[in-house]
Amino acid sequence: MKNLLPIFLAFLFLNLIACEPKKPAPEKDNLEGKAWWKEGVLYQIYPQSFKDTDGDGYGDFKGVIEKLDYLESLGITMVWMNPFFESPMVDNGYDVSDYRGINPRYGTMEDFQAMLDGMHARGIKFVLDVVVNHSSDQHDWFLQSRSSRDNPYRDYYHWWPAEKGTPPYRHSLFDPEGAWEYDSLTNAFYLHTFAEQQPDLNWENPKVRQEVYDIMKFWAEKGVDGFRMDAFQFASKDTTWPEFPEGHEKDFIKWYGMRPQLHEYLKEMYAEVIEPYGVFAVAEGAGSTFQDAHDLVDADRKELQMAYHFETVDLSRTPEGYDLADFKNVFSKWDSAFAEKGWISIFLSNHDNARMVNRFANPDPKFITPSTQLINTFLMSMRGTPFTYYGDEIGMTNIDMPTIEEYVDVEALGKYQAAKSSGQDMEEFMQILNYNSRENGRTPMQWDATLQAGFTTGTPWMRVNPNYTEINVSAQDQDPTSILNHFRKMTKVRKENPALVYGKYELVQKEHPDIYAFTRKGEGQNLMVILNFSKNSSSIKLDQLPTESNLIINNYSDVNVNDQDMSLNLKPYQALIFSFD
Ligand code: TEU
Repeated sequence: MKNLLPIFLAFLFLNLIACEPKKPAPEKDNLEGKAWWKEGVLYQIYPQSFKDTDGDGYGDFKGVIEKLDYLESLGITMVWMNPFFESPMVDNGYDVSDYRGINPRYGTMEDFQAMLDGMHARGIKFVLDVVVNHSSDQHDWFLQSRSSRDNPYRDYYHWWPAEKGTPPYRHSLFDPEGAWEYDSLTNAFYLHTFAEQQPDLNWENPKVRQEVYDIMKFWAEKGVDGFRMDAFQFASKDTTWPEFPEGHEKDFIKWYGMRPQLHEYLKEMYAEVIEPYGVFAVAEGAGSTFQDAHDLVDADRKELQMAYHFETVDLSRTPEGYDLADFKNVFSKWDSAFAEKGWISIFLSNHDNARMVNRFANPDPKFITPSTQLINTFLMSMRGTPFTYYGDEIGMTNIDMPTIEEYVDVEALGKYQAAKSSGQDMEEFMQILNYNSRENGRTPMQWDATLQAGFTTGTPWMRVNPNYTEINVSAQDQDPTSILNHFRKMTKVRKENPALVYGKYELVQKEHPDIYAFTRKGEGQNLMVILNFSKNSSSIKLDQLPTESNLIINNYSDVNVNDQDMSLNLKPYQALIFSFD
């Protein structure tokens, strides 16, 4: 035995050397570590409007499969697809009648699997939309629940027996008559935060929660990589149904969202699904305070990994647009709230909003290219995971729908009714709806200049924007200076410059009226982002200027600097990124 000791010691020594890390350990950042969902760029697909292959006028999975190479060419690394489950389509799929079934309009489970495999083969992760604050009123659970007061599914939803009188007022986001609906079958009211065909599930019931986790496991086992939790901040309710003060609905999230129980449910979900399956989850909505948002996403709480709030996207809701000072302020405020902990997404559009170009860039044909490039540069250079909505990579715009007859969206129709019955100026109402409605963001993808923009060979479910002959993928693909090719450059720049993901953000010259300038420092890099949000030229004085060798991105062919007075003169909507010492 004794003889073996030196050998053992030598072995131990060699082992210790071998264990010595070859490369220095990655610098520990202050954001609780690195993760694929932080480094990714997410692309949102509204399946109904992306690409139709069977001529029925609705997009389908095969259409997405046809465009997988296009998705890869964008440099995006995650796809979030809006709901494609069995649904009566009262709210375009946000009313699910079977969480494991696929709406035949989009294809079959085999098509879904082929699409998912095709994404994975290209290094793209898939994020599933989980709509479980409510189901469809045609879901079997609800059909059972409403059938009798003693049905075992009765407690899957919220019921108020009519013999107790009228239930305390609850506001509905889609139904001008409020969130309680009377059902004569059992002489009771049920709760629906959205449309009356979207009854709210009772999250206080552990059986409901288990059903949801089982659904999530079903999809995780199919290989989905993440979940987007729809309207999730409203899932938990105070089922003692207290009276709320009049007008409380103006502060909707505060009164209806983020109850303490929600965090318990999320912890349960994390332990049941998120952690064991190694998936990620992002919540729609982040409460009404920074504390709410942190409570959702701080890693040590083990609830969710990411959330998105509406404060930035809410900045521009009328044709008057927004103020750059507010824009800087809101983004900077959220960044500083998450400087040490937590993670959010960065976006300026989605299926619930009008087009980003009209709201945040400039749709004037003279400016649409540089201004959309500028906004895309911005989104790809902020801290947080950028979410790009389909069509924003080519600058798709709002569609002009001045009269209510053309509207099909349940939200638009509800708002119209509410405006009419409260005696609002309907001309003004229609102007704002035309600018702001979600229909604007749902028009078919503009692939090329052929009939129906190459979206379908049939009649599209929604009118194609007539500007498809100018704004389309095919035309922009050929043009190195297009919005599309700038977008591709930006996804590459983000990947190649980790400071854009993890670096510290600092606002530069906050008071500048036209220019949004900021630095991103970290990962051994110092980057300066300079964005001229004006349709006029503008200049800024800086300590360091862009040069041929430090310039990383420029949406024009030249840069105008004056070394004498250290000023940088920017063209309308010019966007630059350069590195500095
Ligand atoms: O939206 C939830 C939500 O909070 C809405 O108020 C949203 O902000 C509004 O529609 C904006 O116009 C989610 C989905 O994103 C939305 O498409 C669905 O209609 C809604 O849930 C109901 O499922």
